[in-house]
Amino acid sequence: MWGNKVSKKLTAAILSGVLAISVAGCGGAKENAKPAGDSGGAKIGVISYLTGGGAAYGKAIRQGFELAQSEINAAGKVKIDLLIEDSKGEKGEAINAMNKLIHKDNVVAILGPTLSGEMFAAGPIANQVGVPTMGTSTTAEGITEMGQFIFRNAIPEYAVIPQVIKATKDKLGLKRVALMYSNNNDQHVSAFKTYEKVLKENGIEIVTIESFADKDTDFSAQLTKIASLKPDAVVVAALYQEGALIMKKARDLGITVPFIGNNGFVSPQLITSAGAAANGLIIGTPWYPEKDSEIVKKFVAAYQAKYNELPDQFAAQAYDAVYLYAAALEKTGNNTDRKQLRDALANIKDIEGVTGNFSFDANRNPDMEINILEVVDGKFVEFKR
Ligand code: 1QQ
Repeated sequence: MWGNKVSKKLTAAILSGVLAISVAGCGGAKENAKPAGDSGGAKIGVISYLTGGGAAYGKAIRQGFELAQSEINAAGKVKIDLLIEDSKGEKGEAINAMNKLIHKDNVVAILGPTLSGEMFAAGPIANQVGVPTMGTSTTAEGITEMGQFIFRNAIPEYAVIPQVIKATKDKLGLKRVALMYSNNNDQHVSAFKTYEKVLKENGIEIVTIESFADKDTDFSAQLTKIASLKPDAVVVAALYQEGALIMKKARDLGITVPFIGNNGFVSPQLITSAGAAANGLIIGTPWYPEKDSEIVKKFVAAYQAKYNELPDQFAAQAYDAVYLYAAALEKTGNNTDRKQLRDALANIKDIEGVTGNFSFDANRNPDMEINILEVVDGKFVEFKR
């Protein structure tokens, strides 16, 4: 009896083993013929900052892309395959990735790269060949001016910064601020210029301008000077790696006033790295997870279920961007001709995304609203002081 059971179990195990091997065999052969995740759909290349100091941006972006892709492919009206390359936050890597995706993989469109500097380096390649390319996080001035094939759904900082400065001036009565920026990062040089102009327009005095470089870790000289000048706020253009170190050091030196951060600060990684020092940070963003909207609630729930964490702005913009391509593909009737896709994309108006109601303006920049948020008790909440 007992022996019989064993042999039955054994036979079943062998059989299921055989089945498993043959299924794996089929899958394997298929996998060899096509890239992983290939659904036979439109091939869209992704260039993202996936490893290195700023990898939290790229991780969120990739997760946003992949969630949207799986939903779109499951719905079945259009099919999208993502071919993902890591740019490591480096211009040279972004150029290599762009060349590979276009010339070797023959993608129909591109999502990314992550940083404005990477886009300035790699975007002209795509534009010249005529491959629609959409930045989902690139906020410097001049991105879409690279050409007719370059788009972005990230709100440029020249649109965000005036609103943030106006709101902080009104609510905090700002009169004198210190300004800091990374001078070897295209995006932060651009944001710095916008800050300078907008602060002047608002009659706010800039008591000092302090610069640093990406990957710097010691900000004591700049912040000691700023502490002695007692500004009403510190305005900074930086990625979260440097931004978090700056905020920590500032609080250590007794600078308790609010910080106003640009797009690099809109990452939960800033709060994770800076801890309590991040409280009092004010930013502008189209993304607000607590928004009373069905589409936002659905996205937050699906993202949490898939990745076991809350989506941030970078994930939300990435998610919306894939849906914009899907909408363009629907318009072309799944025709992946790059020029047709570009034209369909350029004509997108009033699409409801998780970052709000979306339209491209005449220059392929987003036309949408922002929220102003502040870090309170370690969380981005509505700026309400
Ligand atoms: C840019 C940015 C960065 C903060 C993206 C991560 O806004 O480079 O344009």
